[in-house]
Amino acid sequence: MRTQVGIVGAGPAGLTLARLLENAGIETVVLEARSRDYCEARIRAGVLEQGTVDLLRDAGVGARMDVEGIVHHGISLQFDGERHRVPLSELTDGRSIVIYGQTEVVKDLFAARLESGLPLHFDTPAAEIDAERGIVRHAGGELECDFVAGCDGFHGVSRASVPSGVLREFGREYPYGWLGILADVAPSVDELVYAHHERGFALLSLRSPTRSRYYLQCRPDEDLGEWPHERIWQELQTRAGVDGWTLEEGPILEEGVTGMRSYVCEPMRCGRLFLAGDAAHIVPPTGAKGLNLAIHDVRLLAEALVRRYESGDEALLAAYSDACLRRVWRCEHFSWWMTTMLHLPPGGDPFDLRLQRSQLRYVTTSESQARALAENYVGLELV
Ligand code: RFL
Ligand code: PHB
Repeated sequence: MRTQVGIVGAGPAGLTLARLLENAGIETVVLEARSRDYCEARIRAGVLEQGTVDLLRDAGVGARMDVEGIVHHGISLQFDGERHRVPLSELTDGRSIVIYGQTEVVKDLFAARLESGLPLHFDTPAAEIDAERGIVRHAGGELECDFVAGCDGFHGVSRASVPSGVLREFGREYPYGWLGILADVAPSVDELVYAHHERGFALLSLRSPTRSRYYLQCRPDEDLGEWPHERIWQELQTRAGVDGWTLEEGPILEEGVTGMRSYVCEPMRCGRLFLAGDAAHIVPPTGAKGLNLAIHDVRLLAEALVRRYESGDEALLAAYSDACLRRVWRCEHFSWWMTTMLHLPPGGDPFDLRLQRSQLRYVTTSESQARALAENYVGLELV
């Protein structure tokens, strides 16, 4: 098999790239390790920056998002039992975020790809990539490409196929995890609430007018068996509780634990292989940046590939890694900052707790601090 751009991984990065290249008349083949059902059942991110929303809409895959996505103009930070609203739109010239699950984004992109009749091979894991020659090896044979987009997430083979010594890696693991639930109950809040609490962080989010998505800080290796549903609700009530407000409980449809890390590799390219999304960088979820960064990477990669096929000019491809990394590092910092400000440090160190509360108070009382948070959260083009 031969194609212009081989895309490894059908997550948001790979599928969006495939769509952007399709719209520009560039030939692609997408290889995905898992089944369609598996990918469509995976619950991940929920917050889309306006830039992400605009890109999906412009790419012709935003119709359902425009109907079902819920626009939010603020979030709240909670500490010492009080909620403080950060008016995102007021602080960023009207920018907002949209609540629309990553699962839905992926479903929309699958549907568009299949409707176009273009190659998308499920249950086809790439085994190895020859970055110099542009060859993707898989159980069914070889895919020869002008360029390969490594969009196979943090545990994929793309980054692992880069010869040692080429990439420089940076990272941090956090002693925290998130226990996340999806519940069949109307959200008890109109906007997201990030709650600092001496028993640990909690996040109140949502997926739709009838589906709530809630998270509790836990150990990265937390055993879900120790969390009967009653305990999960009790802990959410305690950590997210404020006077005069109650959290509506309901059937839990899905639950899971995820660890947290920060990671970046530089450069995001080796020969004909270009890394994008989680394959190149990971952020802890507290800043809601992972999906948005993945989309930003492939926007730049698509522009660079279009330029290359239109005029033979490889300048944008040469600049791809540096251009991505500027935004990646801004998001790495923001995500690290939100994470360390909101999570209970190991042992609940009282010094750290007081620093966190002081920082939260500052962020919610000083307009310049609140604006800095808002600009980062909505994904203003800062860098
Ligand atoms: P993905 O989504 O991991 O997709 C990679 C795809 O590659 C496939 N694959 C392979 N395919 C072929 N051959 C191989 N050898 C392969 N190995 C793997 C995989 O099956 C998969 O289909 O990466 P991508 O596209 O870069 O997208 C990144 C995002 O998924 C990720 O950053 C976000 O989910 C992170 N994230 C959030 N991001 C946000 O922007 N806002 C949020 O609110 C947000 N919340 C979250 C999150 C991630 C979370 N978890 C589960 C880590 C909340 C959570 C709990
Ligand atoms: C989510 O709804 O899954 C979500 C929202 C905000 C975050 C992380 C996850 O920071």
